[in-house]
Amino acid sequence: MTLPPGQRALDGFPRFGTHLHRPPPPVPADPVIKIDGALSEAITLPLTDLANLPQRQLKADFHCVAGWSATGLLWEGVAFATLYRTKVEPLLGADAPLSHVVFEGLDGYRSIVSLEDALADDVLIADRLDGRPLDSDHGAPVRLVSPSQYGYVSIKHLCRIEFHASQPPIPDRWSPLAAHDRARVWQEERHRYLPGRVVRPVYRTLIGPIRKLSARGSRTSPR
Ligand SMILES: Nc1nc2c(c(=O)[nH]1)N[C@H]1C(S)=C(S)[C@@H](COP(=O)(O)O)O[C@H]1N2
Ligand SMILES: [Mo]
Repeated sequence: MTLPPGQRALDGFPRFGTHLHRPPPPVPADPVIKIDGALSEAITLPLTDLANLPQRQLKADFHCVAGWSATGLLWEGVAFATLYRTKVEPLLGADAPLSHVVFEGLDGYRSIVSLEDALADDVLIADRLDGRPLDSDHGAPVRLVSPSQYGYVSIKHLCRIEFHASQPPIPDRWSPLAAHDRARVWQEERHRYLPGRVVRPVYRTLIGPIRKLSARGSRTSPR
């Protein structure tokens, strides 16, 4: 099994993220994804509508920028490109073409992705993992999955997709952990300014503490 540079395989798939010890946000009774931004009109897409779009399966490894990888995950859901072609393209105005997508979760966590990267063949809005409905730890009711990019792109508890005609302002520009905006795992694009292999050891020290805190907020039994 080959992993991207600087990654190490883990047993299983831990809950991990900036939510840390906070429990996952409750799943709304009638969950929706708000689709808005530089479109002729904003829409609110009930997740029940997603289920009516062509479904696909994706077997992939998942790579966190801190250096762990979960291997052989089976995701099911709708390709982002399918959602884009069927629901967003009809709303394109005469303005400048779209260039970026902002994904947002119910916990307020956001990621900015170029439209080109979001339309890649392996980008999914997933509602199932390993044959079961997605649980709260991994992003219920639905999450983005972009396995060719580091995990911070793959927004859990996805509730909003915002389209932009130019690069939106980068929130963490001056943070020491400034995230790379393409985040491609095989290119080791971990950090915005520093080479990936240089930041590896620093990021690795974060895995233990973040895993512990995230497990504390877990809805399911600790693993
Ligand atoms: N909504 C939300 N999505 C998120 C995060 C988060 O804190 N909140 N953390 C990101 C990070 S850094 C990683 S590595 C993955 C972890 O996914 P997992 O908890 O399913 O392992 O989720 C990503 N998506
Ligand atoms: Mo991560």
